[in-house]
Amino acid sequence: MEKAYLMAVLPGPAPPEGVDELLELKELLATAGAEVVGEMVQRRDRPDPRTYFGKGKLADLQSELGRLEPDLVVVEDELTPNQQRNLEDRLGLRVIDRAALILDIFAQHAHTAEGKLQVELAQLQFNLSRMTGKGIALSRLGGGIGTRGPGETQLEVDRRVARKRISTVKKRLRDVSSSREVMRRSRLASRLPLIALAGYTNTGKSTLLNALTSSQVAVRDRLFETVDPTTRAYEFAGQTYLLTDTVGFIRKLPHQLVEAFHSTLEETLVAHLILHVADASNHEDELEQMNAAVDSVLDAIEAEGIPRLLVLNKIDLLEPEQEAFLRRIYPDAVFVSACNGEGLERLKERVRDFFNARLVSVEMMFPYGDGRSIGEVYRLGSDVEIESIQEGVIVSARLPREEVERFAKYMLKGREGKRQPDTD
Ligand SMILES: Nc1nc2c(ncn2[C@@H]2O[C@H](COP(=O)(O)OP(=O)(O)OP(=O)(O)O)[C@@H](O)[C@H]2O)c(=O)[nH]1
Ligand SMILES: [Mg+2]
Repeated sequence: MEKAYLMAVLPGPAPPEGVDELLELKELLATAGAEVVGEMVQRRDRPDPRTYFGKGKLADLQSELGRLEPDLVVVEDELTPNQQRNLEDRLGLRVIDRAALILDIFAQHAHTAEGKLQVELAQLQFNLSRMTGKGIALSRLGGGIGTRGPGETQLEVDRRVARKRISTVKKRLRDVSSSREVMRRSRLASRLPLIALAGYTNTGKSTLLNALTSSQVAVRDRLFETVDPTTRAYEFAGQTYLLTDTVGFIRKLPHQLVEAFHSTLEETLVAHLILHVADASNHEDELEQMNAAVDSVLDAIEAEGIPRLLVLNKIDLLEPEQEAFLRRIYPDAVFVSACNGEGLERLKERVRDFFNARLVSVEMMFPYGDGRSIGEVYRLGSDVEIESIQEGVIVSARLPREEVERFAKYMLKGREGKRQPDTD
């Protein structure tokens, strides 16, 4: 196990006794398989632009490191290339930041060809963004002696190699993504209600998928267990629903990852409904921050328009008064325990109600012989009734709201009306 020492610059006053501001970073390290041997926090509004810590604090850190002899130093923030270089020079140790750590965990947890390529792409782009310098500073990323072209500095060679690899990976990614694209299209074409699970990592999304669909997707108490998306079906009150589990989110998710995982995250975008799963056993402030992080990733992938239902999971861990308190703050949320099954029936009802409300009652008149349109209504809608009159075929049905538009020209005004085609 590698020994890691943590450093963080945090704004504001020190938190009250018992609150560990570096808890999440520690969980990330535990997930990555490293042991934390010490930590140092400097309180200031923003990090030093050159060395992250200020001068005096850096000296303190150096003597701590001399005493504890860790293998590497892990920084809570995303470092600039300069900060990273300066820190490594000063400390004589490998320095990695939060973003690099998250990328590393993703690399360990990606199993499919697509997932692996997505992680590689993110890592390449991350490294490329650090290969800056003013020509003097040689990159430490490439071994590369002898690969240099005429007139090229090592840095230029490294960047050229990285760019080339990036375009290869992107191309391969397009190839492997296409098979999932085919599956996604067929799910869309099936017209079944599509639900996506989204939420902070480790909130129990996969456990919930398993509980709702009686599946066996891997579940573990560590961050970013799920990297590759999975879809399973469940049935409720005679209707089949498709449920997709995908990668979890975290605060300060490296933007290279969000970009590289775009096609995976797009699984969320095709959903009619997003179940935003949160861990109710977190402290309320923590919960709010995590929910905000999830919302910001969803906004970044342009999922703003998709309705969301908040699911507060792990209520088996709450005291009754805590649960009552949360129910007051989140009156619209569904409270469940994916572990003991509490609230799952209610969740299925809420999902059913959502999809029912999505259906609107319409009455249309089709000309005789337009069997194709009537067939469409049968395929898309429910409760279809047909009546032939002299002018054509009257069809009443319940259609998904977003499908109503395409039948606009056949719509009749309200049932009591004179059955005139709607010309509004
Ligand atoms: N007590 C309790 N623990 C739960 C519940 N649901 C999930 N867990 C635990 O929470 C941990 C994380 O569960 P996962 O289902 O892997 O979480 P996830 O959201 O899929 O996590 P990532 O894939 O890493 O994003 C596991 O140890 C689960 O056993 C619950 O309702 N109650
Ligand atoms: Mg999971």
